[in-house]
Amino acid sequence: MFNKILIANRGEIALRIIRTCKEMGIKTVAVYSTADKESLHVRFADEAVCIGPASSSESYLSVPRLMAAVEITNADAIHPGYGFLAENADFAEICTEYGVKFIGPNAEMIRKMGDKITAKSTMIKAGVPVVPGSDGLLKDVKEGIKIAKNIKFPVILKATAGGGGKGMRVVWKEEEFEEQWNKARQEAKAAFGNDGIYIEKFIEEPRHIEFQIIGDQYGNVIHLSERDCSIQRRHQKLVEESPSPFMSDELREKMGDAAVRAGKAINYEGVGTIEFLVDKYRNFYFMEMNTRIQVEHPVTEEVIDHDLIKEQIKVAAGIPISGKNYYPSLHAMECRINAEDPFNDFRPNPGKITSFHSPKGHGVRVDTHVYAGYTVPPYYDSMIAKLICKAQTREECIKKMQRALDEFVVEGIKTTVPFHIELMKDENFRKGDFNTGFINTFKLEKDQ
Ligand code: MV4
Repeated sequence: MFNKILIANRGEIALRIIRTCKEMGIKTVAVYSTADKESLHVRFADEAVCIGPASSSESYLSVPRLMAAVEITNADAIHPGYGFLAENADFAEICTEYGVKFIGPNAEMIRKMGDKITAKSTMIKAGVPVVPGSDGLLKDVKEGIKIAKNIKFPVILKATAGGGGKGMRVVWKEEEFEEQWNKARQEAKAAFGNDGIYIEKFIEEPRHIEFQIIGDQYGNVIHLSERDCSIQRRHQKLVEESPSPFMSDELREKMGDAAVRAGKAINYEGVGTIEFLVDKYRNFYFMEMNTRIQVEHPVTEEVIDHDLIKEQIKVAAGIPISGKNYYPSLHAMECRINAEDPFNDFRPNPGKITSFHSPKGHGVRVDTHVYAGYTVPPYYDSMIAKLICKAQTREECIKKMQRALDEFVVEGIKTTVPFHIELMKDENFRKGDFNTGFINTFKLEKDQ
């Protein structure tokens, strides 16, 4: 087992990782920017190293500064958390060359899944269903239109270097194709320095259902069931839950099998997520793979009653996993609490938290790094807490979430708590009748 882990991250996830390390008897090193001096991850870690100024590129994203922190603290592993360098293949490679274990998959796996066309062709070979479309990169407009007519409009143009919704264009008819093609290429070039585009049939009103998987160093891969992440706004998830209200035992077997095949196809090591689009007929298609621990991992932890960070550290240390999949025995839901104004287009609202009371009680979990007196810096992600509730049924879980949201007090800054309170009352949400387009039709009124 590792002796000392350096956590190359900040906020709630850094704290989350420190907690598990403590329980496992592993020493921890926090790194922080000058903007995070008063952060809890700095206080709770055994050691803390300031790695630079507020700007991420000069601190949490600076590989030389992180490696210097490894050097002076003698850490033998790095946990990247999510975001920042978590899916940076070059960083994983540098860690390996330096002799420090990157807690996650190797550079080759990260690269394969980071390039969306390579990921898709890998999945086709593994027998995982994918959305019909081009075999690889589109050569030109002519080829694009030909394929679009073949698979029928509407189609979607995606950047091979993209992901998470960046550089996507929907084309509804032939006359719009060239314009959208040019826009997609320009956007992709500007955002990723790579204008490679591929085409797919556009799946209308899909659900986003993802499977948690874990693989060890001996070729074993299992799944830990699904999370429904369809409640999103501009590709930012707001609520996640497990099991999906849309799931049946039969579909879970099929999708779970596909997720395990996906992991085995690349000999996956670590925790990962296979994202699927699911249409209203319950057809499912591989969308992307995330090669990191995700924000919403607690939802899975609560329904299968396992610490995913602990499992992640164990497989990184070479401990094998058992051969069986895990199934939800409860219902869990997570609301992301962001320092944003939900009545003002979710505008970021950093600043000083003057009072803070987090909900408690049976089946209520709050993962957060903030406290009364803490100032939310404007430089990073606006998420300040995750409120996770679990109960026997979805209905009970929603009631618990409503009770917990009512108990949540955050003063000094605006948060997304009022949004979640309204969402929990929505009839369609309560029925489990929603897809990725839900938030566009959901109206938040100020005086209700
Ligand atoms: C799609 C799609 C419909 N059809 N692909 C958005 C994020 C990126 N990972 C892929 N995305 C989509 N790909 C086809 N062929 C619709 C989306 C999509 C979406 C997916 C999941 C969650 C929210 C979404 C919001 C808009 C579009």
